[in-house]
Amino acid sequence: KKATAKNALALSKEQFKDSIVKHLRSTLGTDEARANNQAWWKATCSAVNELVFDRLTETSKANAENDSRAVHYLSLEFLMGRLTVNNLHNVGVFDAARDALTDLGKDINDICDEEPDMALGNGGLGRLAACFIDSLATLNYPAVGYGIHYEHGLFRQEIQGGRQIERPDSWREYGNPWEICRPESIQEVPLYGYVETVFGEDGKMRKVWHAGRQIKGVPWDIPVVGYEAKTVNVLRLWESKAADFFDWDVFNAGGYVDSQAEKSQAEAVSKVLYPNDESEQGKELRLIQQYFFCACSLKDIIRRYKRNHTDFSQFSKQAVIQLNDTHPTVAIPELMRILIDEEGLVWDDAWKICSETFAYTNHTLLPEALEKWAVYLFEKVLPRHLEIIYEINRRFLEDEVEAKWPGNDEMKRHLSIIEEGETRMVRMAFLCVVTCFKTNGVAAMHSELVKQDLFPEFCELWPERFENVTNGVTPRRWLLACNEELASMYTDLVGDQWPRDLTLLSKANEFADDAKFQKKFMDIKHTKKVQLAKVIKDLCDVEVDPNAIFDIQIKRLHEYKRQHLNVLHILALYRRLLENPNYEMNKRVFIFGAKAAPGYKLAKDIIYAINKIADKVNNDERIQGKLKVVFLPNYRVTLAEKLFPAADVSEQISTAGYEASGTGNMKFALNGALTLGTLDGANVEIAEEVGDENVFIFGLNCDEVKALKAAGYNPWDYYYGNPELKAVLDWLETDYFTPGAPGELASIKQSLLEGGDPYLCLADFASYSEAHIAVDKMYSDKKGWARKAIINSASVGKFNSDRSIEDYVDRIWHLEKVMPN
Ligand code: DL6
Repeated sequence: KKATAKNALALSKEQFKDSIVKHLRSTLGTDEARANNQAWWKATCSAVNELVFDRLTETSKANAENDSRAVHYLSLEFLMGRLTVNNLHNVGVFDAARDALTDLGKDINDICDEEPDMALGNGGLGRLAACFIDSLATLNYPAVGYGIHYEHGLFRQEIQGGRQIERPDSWREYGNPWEICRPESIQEVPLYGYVETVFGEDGKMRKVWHAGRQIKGVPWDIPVVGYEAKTVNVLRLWESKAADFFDWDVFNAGGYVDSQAEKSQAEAVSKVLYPNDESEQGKELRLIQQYFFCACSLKDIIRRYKRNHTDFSQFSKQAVIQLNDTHPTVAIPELMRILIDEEGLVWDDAWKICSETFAYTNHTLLPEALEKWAVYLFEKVLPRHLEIIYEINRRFLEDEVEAKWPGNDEMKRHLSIIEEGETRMVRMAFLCVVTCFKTNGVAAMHSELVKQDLFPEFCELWPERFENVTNGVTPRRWLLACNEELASMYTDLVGDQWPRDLTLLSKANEFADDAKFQKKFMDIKHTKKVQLAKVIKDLCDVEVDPNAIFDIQIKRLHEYKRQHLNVLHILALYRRLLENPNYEMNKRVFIFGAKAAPGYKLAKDIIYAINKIADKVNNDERIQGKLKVVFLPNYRVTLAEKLFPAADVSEQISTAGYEASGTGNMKFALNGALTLGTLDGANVEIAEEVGDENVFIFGLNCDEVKALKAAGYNPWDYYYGNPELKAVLDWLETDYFTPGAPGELASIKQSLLEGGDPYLCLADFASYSEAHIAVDKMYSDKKGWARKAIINSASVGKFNSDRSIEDYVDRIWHLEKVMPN
């Protein structure tokens, strides 16, 4: 008994069967006897789409008729994963589809396995965008997601000889049944060129941007099916094409190659997702990507607005534009340009509209991830936008900063949107804060740090502009679809409304000590661990015992997330076991999944170290299988769906003050894993919800991190002060894990000692190690552990992304529902 969407666009098993067979024949040109699984999958999607597309049309009709205010979520990334199982659940036909396929001799899991992940994002920021559009549709709010239709999403990771190799991802090589091309809404985007000042007959000055190139934006719509499928919103992704896709003059003159050059340059814009999520490089193509999708999206928003309006007086009442991090910031000068240069508004009116329309979410405090673009690049690619940014900056400095800090040139330099220096840079985050009516962080602690550390002076100027909206995750994907067994157990307990109202799960707290309930809960955990053990065997050829503690760290690889701290502790455990074969501990499997940015050497070295250590540890008979280490290749949404339900321990071990929120931490807790973490990001709020006694908190807190750094942190003190730590660090320099090649793992030690250990791994090592001992001890108490696992799962209702969306609506967007829930 699973929760199934009540408002199911009901389709019986028999109808579903007929529909699948019909699509096999008339859509895919095959039949039941000849079709391969790929065709069966597409036919199944087409059957669902008959229902979905109807609702899509109805939703957009209702929005147009009501002339509803809508949010436009601009994001360079949407990490959607697979859509089939999720859509089947949301439409309420999962059971009908499964039974129909079974009758037709097919296993729904095999069929759904045909779907490639839509990996159009790097990590947390992109996955958050995907959860948010799911919640917006579920809550029946008018919303459009706008992004880029990348031909290649995040690279596919292979592990060869322990090292990460990047391979291109091709998610739509053989067509994708969820997307619809909309050539009727193509947009043209200008680039490069120069700006001319002209005077009209009325003597008024105007600016004319003579673009050097035009490219075309072709929209692809992905339907976003809300739970119970009342509302189906749209994710609109732009593909770039050459404006005049074929230059016949050049071709006729014998220059076929040149005519193709234009085409391939234009297509390069949406060719590939940049894989660096925490550091930006001054890449011209990336700036063009950002401008391309913002320009297309704004034109689309304005086109829709103009259907019902003849002037711009109502624009900011009808449209709110949320900037998902600074990547879409160039939408600000673009809207100013359109309003002034194309629509003839005066500066003050255009500025009022912009500053009432845009809102900005900050997702990181890391200085290297705060985007800056070289002025010379702007001047080359977007000359008119640079003029507009200069003017925004001039008015900000001369009016606002001067009024608050009269005569203070140092303050003007400090707050200027243009950073002076050898290469002058545009500070995109400053442009956002100066323009947007709201700036929000993504967890309570992060939002405080945004105010205190990132934008203190802006916060002094405009305290009312700063908000917090704590992140959330969709319970439809992260429990209902990925953990059928636990989902059914909850439906039996609290009824079928929990996928909307996750706080209903709190009823399980009443049964946290009930032996029968505990057994059922932990049996499910065991089942999911058995399933994961099989995946591990298939992918890594490592046998793991499902009775061991499954201790999982899955996230992008970055020093601040401290996978290497995890590694140091694994080495310490291994040493203890080698020194004392009777060392008391529960069997433990440490599982990692992580992609490193291709140019991030240390991150790649850490992956290599994990794999080399895994080779050694997993094959060392002396430790009798007490310790296993697994690195699962190609971590992505689909793999995550198998990992969260099977975890006992959730590793959330970033240096306090560095992880803005984290969302994996929420998915783990929801599926009954216990957090082993620092007081960072949303861990703080998770601990508040589930109770301090049900998490394992360790390490320096944010203030202590700052104080230690201010006092002059010296990692050598910890190295010499802790013999076990010294021994494991020294081990990395030997050839113990890399026979015949000493020093291959030494870069990790170097970064932690000569490199100054910027993320304080050594300072937190002892406390982390003690927390692991507490985990191990607690796991021996089966009832105590089960109680904690249940309380975790039952107490994280707050982290439903529906709640995040309602917070955005209350605090920032102020939307009305098109259709009541
Ligand atoms: O807000 C979503 C997600 C947070 O949960 C993570 O803590 C944070 O690291 C991530 N930020 C980014 C930064 N990218 N940029 N710029 O992905 O956002």
